[in-house]
Amino acid sequence: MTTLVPVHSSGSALPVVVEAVELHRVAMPLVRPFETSFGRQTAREVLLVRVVTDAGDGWGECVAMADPVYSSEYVDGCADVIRSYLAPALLDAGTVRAADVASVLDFVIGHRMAKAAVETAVLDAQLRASGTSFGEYFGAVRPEVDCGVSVGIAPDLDSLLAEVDGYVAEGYRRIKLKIKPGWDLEPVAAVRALLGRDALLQVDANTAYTIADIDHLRELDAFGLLLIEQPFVEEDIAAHVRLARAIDTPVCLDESITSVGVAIDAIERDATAIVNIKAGRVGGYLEAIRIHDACLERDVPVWCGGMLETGIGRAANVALAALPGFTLPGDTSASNRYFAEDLTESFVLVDGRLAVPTGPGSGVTVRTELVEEWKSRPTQLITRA
Ligand code: SMG
Ligand code: MG
Repeated sequence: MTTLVPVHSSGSALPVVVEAVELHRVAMPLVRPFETSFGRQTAREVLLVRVVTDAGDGWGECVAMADPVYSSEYVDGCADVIRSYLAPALLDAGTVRAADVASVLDFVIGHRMAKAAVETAVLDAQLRASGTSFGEYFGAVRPEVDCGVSVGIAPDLDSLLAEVDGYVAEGYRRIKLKIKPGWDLEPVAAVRALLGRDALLQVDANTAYTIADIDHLRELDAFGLLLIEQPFVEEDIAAHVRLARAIDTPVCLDESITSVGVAIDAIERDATAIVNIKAGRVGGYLEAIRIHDACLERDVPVWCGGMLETGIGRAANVALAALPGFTLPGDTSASNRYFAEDLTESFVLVDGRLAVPTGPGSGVTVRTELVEEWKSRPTQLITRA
Protein backbone atom coordinates (compact mmCIF):
# COMPACT_ATOMS: atom_id res chain seq x y z
CA MET A 1 0.00 0.00 0.00
CA THR A 2 1.34 3.41 -0.87
CA THR A 3 1.24 6.24 1.59
CA LEU A 4 0.19 9.36 -0.20
CA VAL A 5 1.53 12.75 0.73
CA PRO A 6 -1.21 15.37 1.07
CA VAL A 7 -0.94 18.12 -1.50
CA HIS A 8 -3.77 20.32 -0.23
CA SER A 9 -1.44 22.81 1.38
CA SER A 10 1.25 22.74 -1.29
CA GLY A 11 -0.59 24.99 -3.75
CA SER A 12 0.56 22.72 -6.57
CA ALA A 13 -2.93 22.20 -7.96
CA LEU A 14 -3.82 24.31 -10.98
CA PRO A 15 -6.07 27.32 -10.37
CA VAL A 16 -9.19 27.70 -12.51
CA VAL A 17 -11.45 30.49 -13.69
CA VAL A 18 -15.14 29.69 -13.11
CA GLU A 19 -17.16 30.67 -16.19
CA ALA A 20 -20.59 29.36 -15.13
CA VAL A 21 -22.35 27.61 -12.29
CA GLU A 22 -25.19 25.17 -12.94
CA LEU A 23 -27.63 24.03 -10.27
CA HIS A 24 -29.19 20.64 -10.89
CA ARG A 25 -32.03 19.12 -8.89
CA VAL A 26 -32.60 15.40 -8.84
CA ALA A 27 -35.18 13.27 -7.00
CA MET A 28 -33.78 9.87 -6.05
CA PRO A 29 -36.18 7.31 -4.57
CA LEU A 30 -34.66 5.48 -1.58
CA VAL A 31 -34.71 1.66 -1.65
CA ARG A 32 -36.37 1.78 1.80
CA PRO A 33 -37.75 4.66 3.86
CA PHE A 34 -35.25 6.18 6.32
CA GLU A 35 -36.75 7.27 9.64
CA THR A 36 -34.90 9.32 12.23
CA SER A 37 -35.99 11.14 15.38
CA PHE A 38 -36.85 14.13 13.17
CA GLY A 39 -38.79 12.50 10.34
CA ARG A 40 -39.21 9.89 7.66
CA GLN A 41 -37.75 10.14 4.17
CA THR A 42 -38.74 8.08 1.16
CA ALA A 43 -36.69 9.95 -1.43
CA ARG A 44 -33.51 11.96 -1.54
CA GLU A 45 -34.03 15.36 -3.12
CA VAL A 46 -30.52 16.29 -4.22
CA LEU A 47 -28.95 19.58 -5.23
CA LEU A 48 -25.89 19.23 -7.45
CA VAL A 49 -23.53 22.05 -8.32
CA ARG A 50 -21.58 21.89 -11.55
CA VAL A 51 -18.94 24.51 -12.23
CA VAL A 52 -17.83 25.14 -15.77
CA THR A 53 -14.25 26.43 -15.76
CA ASP A 54 -11.56 27.32 -18.28
CA ALA A 55 -9.90 24.00 -17.40
CA GLY A 56 -12.98 21.76 -17.49
CA ASP A 57 -16.00 20.94 -15.33
CA GLY A 58 -16.38 19.88 -11.71
CA TRP A 59 -19.27 18.57 -9.61
CA GLY A 60 -20.24 19.01 -5.98
CA GLU A 61 -23.18 17.47 -4.12
CA CYS A 62 -24.98 19.54 -1.51
CA VAL A 63 -25.83 17.48 1.59
CA ALA A 64 -28.79 19.60 2.71
CA MET A 65 -32.09 17.74 3.07
CA ALA A 66 -35.35 18.84 1.41
CA ASP A 67 -36.58 20.32 4.70
CA PRO A 68 -34.74 22.19 7.49
CA VAL A 69 -35.17 19.36 10.01
CA TYR A 70 -31.62 17.99 10.41
CA SER A 71 -30.02 21.43 10.02
CA SER A 72 -31.22 24.95 9.37
CA GLU A 73 -30.11 24.54 5.76
CA TYR A 74 -32.37 22.89 3.20
CA VAL A 75 -32.26 22.29 -0.52
CA ASP A 76 -34.28 25.27 -1.77
CA GLY A 77 -32.45 27.57 0.65
CA CYS A 78 -29.07 26.31 -0.55
CA ALA A 79 -30.03 26.71 -4.19
CA ASP A 80 -31.17 30.26 -3.45
CA VAL A 81 -28.04 31.32 -1.55
CA ILE A 82 -25.81 29.83 -4.24
CA ARG A 83 -27.73 31.53 -7.05
CA SER A 84 -28.02 34.91 -5.30
CA TYR A 85 -24.68 35.18 -3.49
CA LEU A 86 -22.13 32.36 -3.73
CA ALA A 87 -22.09 31.79 -7.48
CA PRO A 88 -21.90 35.51 -8.38
CA ALA A 89 -18.98 35.96 -5.96
CA LEU A 90 -17.16 32.99 -7.41
CA LEU A 91 -17.76 34.18 -10.97
CA ASP A 92 -16.29 37.56 -10.03
CA ALA A 93 -13.28 36.11 -8.23
CA GLY A 94 -11.14 35.50 -11.31
CA THR A 95 -8.53 32.79 -10.89
CA VAL A 96 -9.24 30.54 -7.90
CA ARG A 97 -8.02 27.37 -6.28
CA ALA A 98 -10.38 25.38 -4.05
CA ALA A 99 -8.31 26.60 -1.11
CA ASP A 100 -9.35 30.20 -1.96
CA VAL A 101 -13.07 29.49 -2.21
CA ALA A 102 -13.84 29.73 1.53
CA SER A 103 -12.42 33.25 1.69
CA VAL A 104 -14.28 34.30 -1.48
CA LEU A 105 -17.55 33.11 0.11
CA ASP A 106 -16.76 34.24 3.63
CA PHE A 107 -18.87 37.41 3.38
CA VAL A 108 -21.95 35.16 3.58
CA ILE A 109 -22.64 34.09 7.15
CA GLY A 110 -23.23 30.38 7.70
CA HIS A 111 -24.74 28.38 4.81
CA ARG A 112 -21.95 25.85 5.16
CA MET A 113 -23.66 23.08 3.20
CA ALA A 114 -24.16 25.40 0.23
CA LYS A 115 -20.54 26.62 0.48
CA ALA A 116 -19.24 23.06 0.73
CA ALA A 117 -20.98 22.04 -2.48
CA VAL A 118 -19.49 25.01 -4.32
CA GLU A 119 -15.98 24.45 -2.96
CA THR A 120 -16.12 20.74 -3.81
CA ALA A 121 -17.16 21.47 -7.38
CA VAL A 122 -14.18 23.83 -7.79
CA LEU A 123 -11.87 21.26 -6.22
CA ASP A 124 -13.18 18.57 -8.57
CA ALA A 125 -12.58 20.78 -11.63
CA GLN A 126 -9.13 21.80 -10.41
CA LEU A 127 -8.02 18.25 -9.62
CA ARG A 128 -9.44 16.77 -12.81
CA ALA A 129 -7.42 19.36 -14.71
CA SER A 130 -4.22 18.49 -12.88
CA GLY A 131 -4.76 14.70 -12.87
CA THR A 132 -4.85 14.44 -9.08
CA SER A 133 -7.40 12.38 -7.15
CA PHE A 134 -9.30 13.60 -4.08
CA GLY A 135 -7.53 10.83 -2.15
CA GLU A 136 -4.07 12.06 -3.08
CA TYR A 137 -5.01 15.67 -2.46
CA PHE A 138 -6.58 14.92 0.93
CA GLY A 139 -3.69 12.71 2.08
CA ALA A 140 -5.37 9.29 1.98
CA VAL A 141 -3.30 6.54 3.57
CA ARG A 142 -5.41 3.51 2.62
CA PRO A 143 -6.89 2.23 -0.64
CA GLU A 144 -10.24 1.27 0.90
CA VAL A 145 -12.26 2.24 3.95
CA ASP A 146 -14.19 0.31 6.61
CA CYS A 147 -17.91 0.83 6.30
CA GLY A 148 -20.78 0.95 8.72
CA VAL A 149 -24.46 1.38 8.07
CA SER A 150 -27.01 3.67 9.66
CA VAL A 151 -30.30 1.92 10.39
CA GLY A 152 -33.44 3.98 10.66
CA ILE A 153 -36.22 3.69 13.24
CA ALA A 154 -38.26 0.65 12.24
CA PRO A 155 -42.01 0.02 12.53
CA ASP A 156 -41.32 -2.81 15.05
CA LEU A 157 -38.50 -4.87 16.53
CA ASP A 158 -38.91 -7.78 14.11
CA SER A 159 -38.45 -5.59 11.06
CA LEU A 160 -35.48 -3.86 12.72
CA LEU A 161 -33.77 -7.18 13.39
CA ALA A 162 -34.45 -8.40 9.86
CA GLU A 163 -32.93 -5.22 8.45
CA VAL A 164 -29.86 -5.39 10.68
CA ASP A 165 -29.45 -9.08 9.86
CA GLY A 166 -29.42 -8.26 6.15
CA TYR A 167 -26.70 -5.63 6.60
CA VAL A 168 -24.58 -8.00 8.68
CA ALA A 169 -24.91 -10.60 5.92
CA GLU A 170 -23.71 -7.98 3.42
CA GLY A 171 -20.58 -7.47 5.51
CA TYR A 172 -21.03 -4.07 7.17
CA ARG A 173 -18.46 -3.64 9.92
CA ARG A 174 -20.53 -1.51 12.26
CA ILE A 175 -24.21 -0.93 12.91
CA LYS A 176 -25.62 2.45 13.92
CA LEU A 177 -29.16 2.60 15.23
CA LYS A 178 -31.26 5.72 15.11
CA ILE A 179 -32.90 6.25 18.50
CA LYS A 180 -35.46 8.59 20.05
CA PRO A 181 -37.46 8.61 23.29
CA GLY A 182 -39.63 5.50 23.16
CA TRP A 183 -37.29 3.75 20.69
CA ASP A 184 -34.00 3.24 22.48
CA LEU A 185 -33.27 0.65 25.20
CA GLU A 186 -35.44 -2.08 23.72
CA PRO A 187 -34.19 -1.96 20.12
CA VAL A 188 -30.59 -1.53 21.31
CA ALA A 189 -30.90 -4.57 23.60
CA ALA A 190 -32.46 -6.65 20.82
CA VAL A 191 -29.80 -5.69 18.27
CA ARG A 192 -26.98 -6.27 20.77
CA ALA A 193 -28.39 -9.76 21.44
CA LEU A 194 -28.54 -10.41 17.69
CA LEU A 195 -25.01 -9.17 16.97
CA GLY A 196 -23.22 -10.64 19.98
CA ARG A 197 -20.96 -8.86 22.43
CA ASP A 198 -18.05 -7.96 20.18
CA ALA A 199 -19.78 -6.37 17.20
CA LEU A 200 -19.43 -2.62 16.76
CA LEU A 201 -22.74 -0.96 17.63
CA GLN A 202 -23.53 2.73 18.15
CA VAL A 203 -26.61 4.96 18.39
CA ASP A 204 -27.61 8.35 16.99
CA ALA A 205 -30.35 10.47 18.61
CA ASN A 206 -30.24 13.51 16.30
CA THR A 207 -30.90 15.86 19.25
CA ALA A 208 -34.08 14.06 20.43
CA TYR A 209 -33.27 14.12 24.18
CA THR A 210 -32.84 16.72 26.93
CA ILE A 211 -30.76 16.78 30.09
CA ALA A 212 -33.82 15.44 31.93
CA ASP A 213 -33.06 12.15 30.13
CA ILE A 214 -29.52 11.69 31.48
CA ASP A 215 -30.51 8.92 33.92
CA HIS A 216 -32.37 7.12 31.19
CA LEU A 217 -29.46 7.42 28.73
CA ARG A 218 -27.14 5.97 31.38
CA GLU A 219 -29.01 2.70 30.93
CA LEU A 220 -27.43 2.44 27.47
CA ASP A 221 -24.13 1.73 29.25
CA ALA A 222 -25.32 -1.88 29.65
CA PHE A 223 -24.97 -2.51 25.91
CA GLY A 224 -21.28 -1.83 25.28
CA LEU A 225 -21.89 0.84 22.66
CA LEU A 226 -19.06 2.42 20.69
CA LEU A 227 -20.68 5.82 21.16
CA ILE A 228 -23.86 7.84 21.48
CA GLU A 229 -24.17 10.48 18.79
CA GLN A 230 -25.71 13.91 19.34
CA PRO A 231 -28.32 13.30 22.06
CA PHE A 232 -29.02 17.00 22.71
CA VAL A 233 -29.69 20.17 20.75
CA GLU A 234 -26.73 21.31 18.68
CA GLU A 235 -25.99 24.60 20.49
CA ASP A 236 -25.86 22.97 23.92
CA ILE A 237 -22.26 21.86 24.38
CA ALA A 238 -22.64 22.15 28.17
CA ALA A 239 -25.42 19.53 28.25
CA HIS A 240 -23.15 17.10 26.41
CA VAL A 241 -20.40 17.77 28.97
CA ARG A 242 -22.86 16.84 31.72
CA LEU A 243 -23.87 13.65 29.94
CA ALA A 244 -20.27 12.66 29.23
CA ARG A 245 -19.53 12.92 32.97
CA ALA A 246 -22.60 10.86 33.86
CA ILE A 247 -22.27 7.88 31.50
CA ASP A 248 -19.58 5.44 30.38
CA THR A 249 -20.65 5.34 26.74
CA PRO A 250 -18.49 7.82 24.78
CA VAL A 251 -20.36 10.91 23.57
CA CYS A 252 -19.84 11.84 19.89
CA LEU A 253 -21.02 15.12 18.42
CA ASP A 254 -22.38 15.49 14.90
CA GLU A 255 -24.74 18.47 14.43
CA SER A 256 -22.85 20.59 17.01
CA ILE A 257 -19.53 20.47 15.16
CA THR A 258 -19.68 23.22 12.57
CA SER A 259 -16.00 24.20 12.33
CA VAL A 260 -12.53 23.28 13.52
CA GLY A 261 -12.83 25.93 16.25
CA VAL A 262 -16.04 24.41 17.61
CA ALA A 263 -14.50 20.94 17.40
CA ILE A 264 -11.46 21.95 19.43
CA ASP A 265 -13.64 23.73 21.99
CA ALA A 266 -15.94 20.68 22.37
CA ILE A 267 -12.94 18.37 22.74
CA GLU A 268 -11.24 20.59 25.29
CA ARG A 269 -14.45 20.80 27.32
CA ASP A 270 -14.82 16.98 27.19
CA ALA A 271 -18.18 17.28 25.46
CA THR A 272 -17.10 14.85 22.73
CA ALA A 273 -14.67 11.92 22.91
CA ILE A 274 -15.09 11.03 19.25
CA VAL A 275 -16.05 13.29 16.34
CA ASN A 276 -18.36 12.62 13.40
CA ILE A 277 -16.93 14.55 10.44
CA LYS A 278 -19.28 15.55 7.64
CA ALA A 279 -17.69 17.87 5.12
CA GLY A 280 -21.03 19.44 4.17
CA ARG A 281 -21.87 20.36 7.77
CA VAL A 282 -18.54 22.18 8.25
CA GLY A 283 -18.33 24.11 4.97
CA GLY A 284 -16.29 21.71 2.87
CA TYR A 285 -13.58 19.07 2.67
CA LEU A 286 -10.77 21.49 3.49
CA GLU A 287 -12.37 22.39 6.84
CA ALA A 288 -13.16 18.69 7.36
CA ILE A 289 -9.44 17.95 6.94
CA ARG A 290 -8.59 20.67 9.46
CA ILE A 291 -10.94 19.02 11.95
CA HIS A 292 -9.38 15.65 11.21
CA ASP A 293 -5.91 17.09 11.79
CA ALA A 294 -6.94 18.75 15.07
CA CYS A 295 -8.51 15.50 16.31
CA LEU A 296 -5.50 13.42 15.27
CA GLU A 297 -3.21 15.77 17.16
CA ARG A 298 -5.39 15.32 20.26
CA ASP A 299 -5.83 11.54 19.90
CA VAL A 300 -9.55 11.92 19.31
CA PRO A 301 -10.85 9.25 16.91
CA VAL A 302 -13.00 10.44 14.01
CA TRP A 303 -15.32 8.79 11.52
CA CYS A 304 -16.98 9.94 8.34
CA GLY A 305 -20.67 10.76 8.62
CA GLY A 306 -23.14 10.40 5.80
CA MET A 307 -26.05 12.39 4.40
CA LEU A 308 -27.57 9.81 2.05
CA GLU A 309 -25.23 11.02 -0.68
CA THR A 310 -25.30 9.86 -4.27
CA GLY A 311 -22.07 8.52 -5.75
CA ILE A 312 -20.91 12.11 -6.32
CA GLY A 313 -20.75 12.98 -2.64
CA ARG A 314 -19.88 9.43 -1.63
CA ALA A 315 -16.70 9.47 -3.75
CA ALA A 316 -15.39 12.46 -1.80
CA ASN A 317 -16.50 11.01 1.56
CA VAL A 318 -14.71 7.74 0.89
CA ALA A 319 -11.52 9.64 0.01
CA LEU A 320 -11.84 11.66 3.24
CA ALA A 321 -12.41 8.49 5.28
CA ALA A 322 -9.04 7.20 4.04
CA LEU A 323 -7.17 9.79 6.13
CA PRO A 324 -5.18 8.36 9.04
CA GLY A 325 -7.38 9.64 11.89
CA PHE A 326 -10.52 7.95 10.54
CA THR A 327 -10.09 4.89 12.73
CA LEU A 328 -13.79 4.02 13.08
CA PRO A 329 -16.08 2.75 10.29
CA GLY A 330 -18.06 5.54 8.63
CA ASP A 331 -21.64 6.00 7.47
CA THR A 332 -20.17 5.38 4.04
CA SER A 333 -22.43 2.59 2.88
CA ALA A 334 -22.65 1.08 -0.58
CA SER A 335 -24.80 2.65 -3.31
CA ASN A 336 -27.38 -0.16 -3.05
CA ARG A 337 -28.10 0.68 0.61
CA TYR A 338 -29.73 3.86 -0.66
CA PHE A 339 -30.60 3.70 -4.35
CA ALA A 340 -31.62 1.16 -6.99
CA GLU A 341 -29.34 3.02 -9.38
CA ASP A 342 -26.71 5.64 -8.56
CA LEU A 343 -25.80 8.85 -10.38
CA THR A 344 -22.24 7.53 -10.85
CA GLU A 345 -20.71 4.09 -11.09
CA SER A 346 -21.93 2.12 -8.06
CA PHE A 347 -19.98 1.90 -4.83
CA VAL A 348 -19.94 -1.79 -3.99
CA LEU A 349 -19.16 -3.25 -0.58
CA VAL A 350 -16.32 -5.78 -0.68
CA ASP A 351 -15.43 -7.39 2.63
CA GLY A 352 -17.14 -4.55 4.48
CA ARG A 353 -15.15 -1.89 2.67
CA LEU A 354 -15.47 0.59 -0.18
CA ALA A 355 -12.56 1.36 -2.49
CA VAL A 356 -11.24 4.92 -2.60
CA PRO A 357 -11.57 6.16 -6.21
CA THR A 358 -8.19 6.77 -7.83
CA GLY A 359 -9.10 8.74 -10.96
CA PRO A 360 -8.63 12.53 -11.24
CA GLY A 361 -10.89 14.68 -9.05
CA SER A 362 -13.67 12.70 -7.38
CA GLY A 363 -12.69 9.81 -9.65
CA VAL A 364 -16.29 9.01 -10.59
CA THR A 365 -18.20 9.90 -13.73
CA VAL A 366 -21.50 11.71 -13.35
CA ARG A 367 -24.18 10.02 -15.44
CA THR A 368 -25.53 13.25 -16.87
CA GLU A 369 -28.30 11.41 -18.76
CA LEU A 370 -29.70 10.26 -15.36
CA VAL A 371 -29.32 13.74 -13.88
CA GLU A 372 -31.46 14.92 -16.79
CA GLU A 373 -33.94 12.04 -16.64
CA TRP A 374 -34.54 12.26 -12.87
CA LYS A 375 -34.58 16.04 -12.77
CA SER A 376 -37.10 17.39 -10.24
CA ARG A 377 -36.75 21.12 -11.04
CA PRO A 378 -35.48 23.08 -14.03
CA THR A 379 -31.70 23.44 -14.15
CA GLN A 380 -30.46 26.93 -13.27
CA LEU A 381 -27.53 28.48 -15.07
CA ILE A 382 -25.63 31.33 -13.45
CA THR A 383 -23.11 33.26 -15.51
CA ARG A 384 -21.10 36.44 -15.00
CA ALA A 385 -23.35 39.51 -14.95
O1 SMG B 1 -25.65 8.51 4.62
O2 SMG B 1 -25.93 6.54 5.46
C1 SMG B 1 -26.12 7.75 5.46
C2 SMG B 1 -27.00 8.33 6.54
C3 SMG B 1 -26.26 8.41 7.81
O3 SMG B 1 -27.56 8.54 9.77
C4 SMG B 1 -27.03 9.15 8.88
N1 SMG B 1 -27.08 10.49 8.77
O4 SMG B 1 -27.34 12.38 11.76
O5 SMG B 1 -25.77 11.15 11.07
C5 SMG B 1 -26.89 11.63 10.90
C6 SMG B 1 -27.76 11.32 9.72
C7 SMG B 1 -28.18 12.57 9.03
C8 SMG B 1 -29.07 12.37 7.87
S1 SMG B 1 -30.59 11.71 8.28
C9 SMG B 1 -31.65 11.94 6.98
MG1 MG C 1 -25.79 11.97 13.21
